[in-house]
Amino acid sequence: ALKRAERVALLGVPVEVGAAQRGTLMGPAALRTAGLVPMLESLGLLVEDHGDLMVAPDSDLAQNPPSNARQYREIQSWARAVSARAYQLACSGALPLFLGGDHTLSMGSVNGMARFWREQGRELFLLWLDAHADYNTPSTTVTGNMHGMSAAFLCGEPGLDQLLGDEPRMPLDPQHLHLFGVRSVDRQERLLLQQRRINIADMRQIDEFGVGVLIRQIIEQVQSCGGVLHVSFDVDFLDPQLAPGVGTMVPGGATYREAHLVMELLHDSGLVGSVDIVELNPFLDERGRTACTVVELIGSLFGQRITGWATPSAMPPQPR
Ligand code: B3U
Ligand code: MN
Ligand code: MN
Repeated sequence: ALKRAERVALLGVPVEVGAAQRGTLMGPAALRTAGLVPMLESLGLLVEDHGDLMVAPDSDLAQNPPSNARQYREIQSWARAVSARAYQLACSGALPLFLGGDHTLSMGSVNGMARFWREQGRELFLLWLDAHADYNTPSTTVTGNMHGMSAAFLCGEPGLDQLLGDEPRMPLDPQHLHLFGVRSVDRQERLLLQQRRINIADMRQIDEFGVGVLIRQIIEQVQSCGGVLHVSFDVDFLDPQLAPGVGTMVPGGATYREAHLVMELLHDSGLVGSVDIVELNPFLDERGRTACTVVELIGSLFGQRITGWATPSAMPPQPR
């Protein structure tokens, strides 16, 4: 039998209405066009592509949508369907790789994975690679865009309580969330982050300590609890010069080399159990550059190496 990390299950989730800018629905197609499947296969992985998820437009008409949550009904349909599929794919023994789609995708994917790991008796940790904190609620949001609420929702913040309907809701321990790469936070959102003592590695810390030290700290926490990690990769984590194909470009993001090192360390940890790739907007990309860069980064996350042999972690290699 193959180990979980050797069987990758791709699921496209073409949701776009969680963001202000349309176009992320083309994300799954762009990642496939950029060669995602052959790249994973070249690493010796068994890839099952489950195609793109489709949803019926409006579920749960009985319920009144909360105010300040744009496109609530459509997001509700996506979140319920994604959560159910995530749980199902995890049960199949594969490692699910969710291709977005905007960041509301994670409301479903992480919830479904949390349910699966709860049943396995393992704690789920969430690494949120993003320029934004996505820690708004309908009460704090300025824009009403639901992709800015995903992390808060997953930590059980109130305001979107009926979103998942009959899907069992599995709120995470807020201490198990690690925001990484943050450089844009709204005022009220900041207060909530402070009150909940959310773990944040912002760009200031990344500049000062480097991604190596900060990612290793997170890996050690997960390891010491016998936990498993879901990586939610918002493409705007990357610097816009490197990745222009996103709706919200925030200057000062992760460099090519920082991002690869993050992915390599995560791979070497052996703790990654599921992954989201979100907010890629092919309509705004330049000749597929962003999609190709993202595929390369997924390569590092799944074991691509420069030399082909392992780099001893946490110390420079000894002379051979
Ligand atoms: N925090 C803002 C902006 C934002 C969040 N995520 C993205 N933009 N991509 C909001 O709308 O909640
Ligand atoms: Mn995001
Ligand atoms: Mn973002």
